[in-house]
Amino acid sequence: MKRLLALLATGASIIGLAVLAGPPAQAATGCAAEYTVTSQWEGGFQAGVKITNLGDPVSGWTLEFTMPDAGQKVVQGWNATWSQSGSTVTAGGVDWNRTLSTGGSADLGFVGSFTGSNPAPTSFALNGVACTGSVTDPPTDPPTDPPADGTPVAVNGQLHVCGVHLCNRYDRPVQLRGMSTHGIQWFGPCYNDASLDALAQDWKSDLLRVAMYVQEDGYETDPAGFTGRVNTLVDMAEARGMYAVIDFHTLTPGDPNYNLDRAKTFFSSVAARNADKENVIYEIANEPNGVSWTAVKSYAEQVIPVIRAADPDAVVIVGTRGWSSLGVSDGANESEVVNNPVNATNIMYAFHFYAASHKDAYRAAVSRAATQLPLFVSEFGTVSATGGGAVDRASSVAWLDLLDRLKISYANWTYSDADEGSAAFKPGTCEGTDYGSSGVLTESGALLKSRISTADDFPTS
Ligand code: IDC
Repeated sequence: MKRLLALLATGASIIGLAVLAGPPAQAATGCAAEYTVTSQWEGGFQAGVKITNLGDPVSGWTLEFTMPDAGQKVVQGWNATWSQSGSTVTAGGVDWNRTLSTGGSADLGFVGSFTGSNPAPTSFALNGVACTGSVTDPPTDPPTDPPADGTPVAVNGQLHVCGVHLCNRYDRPVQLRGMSTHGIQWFGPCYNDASLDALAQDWKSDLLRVAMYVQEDGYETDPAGFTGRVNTLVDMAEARGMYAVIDFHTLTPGDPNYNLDRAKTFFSSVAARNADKENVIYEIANEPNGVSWTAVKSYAEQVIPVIRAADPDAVVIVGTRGWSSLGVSDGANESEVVNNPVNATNIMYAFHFYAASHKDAYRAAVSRAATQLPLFVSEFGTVSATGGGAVDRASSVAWLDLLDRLKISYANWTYSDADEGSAAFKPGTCEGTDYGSSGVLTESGALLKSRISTADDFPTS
């Protein structure tokens, strides 16, 4: 990995003077830019740029840098508006990162092409302040393996909601990153000791979401059988130190009240059985659709007390209108939830997206909502909302960067070998025993594994 740390140091002396000699005539400026090529292939590459504001707060910014080789072009970027003129690349802040406090940073990225060589860009400048010093190849890269000091559940314990965050036993915000099963009525063979070992150890996943469809040959056909299968998967996740999200996967019909009685029966049973575990999170309605927020809220206010009666301290995730889009897919937005929240504590709201279908307008909604509502991305795909089609890498990376920055937990659809672009494994993988090698991964699986397996930074005090 090639790294370049460019210190845009014009502000360094000005900052010093400002402190010692009273207010300067102009605002203190300066920034650091860190450029990283995260992958490279024949004629193409993906790069990240982290900019950190070292001067006074800014409410808007433009980053410029120079491509050293004439053949280097930005093809598609994210987390900024990108343009290129000759060798000069310009990136402008967008809704969710336009404001940078002192010390604040933004992570941008792009896919590029090149013809000759692919040297790192030079001459980074933020709001016209040029780089005057640079440091190449810092001595150490961040660790890629987490210290072997405990599993996610061992470190964090029983989770709870604090403010808009999911917090651990130290009352500090944590982000859980993991995978969702496909429908367990169809893909049961994918969830076994070998696949869950791979998820916990190779992927270093923090959680497994257990998607129990209610219709489509799911729970309604065999309530006792499906309840048992969910409990078994909760135990298998627990044995590997992973959290388990119990997903009551309502989808069609979209009104969760259609399944109200089933939900009460199911949750009273799983909540009683799993009350003493620290690793369980309940998701009471996957994706309400074609139904008002008030109907969803009414459902939630009937199901949550059933869970609380048996398991008082577990976090509960509530689905939102428009396929858990906070209403955005129905032409509404998060304000209907902000203005009329579910009457319960220790709850979070689900936000789902499919990166090829849901882009800037949805990211803007999440950025706004995240300041007011505890959000949990309990399902998302790297592809279109059908679950199929090509991986939209740029949009997926923009989403994942945003969720990382906001510390929003996520589960990706799906840890399965379904014959569709959203699946992490190639078709036929679950007929074998190899879940760990790179050869069994799809493009989506490789992307998610590379994101999920980086070190967690769970606070421990
Ligand atoms: C899809 C599956 C697909 C299945 C379909 C209907 O990927 O194999 O045929 O459901 O059951 C969701 C849903 C999730 C969908 C997924 C992709 O929560 O059940 O899975 N999706 O369409 N919301 C948005 C997309």
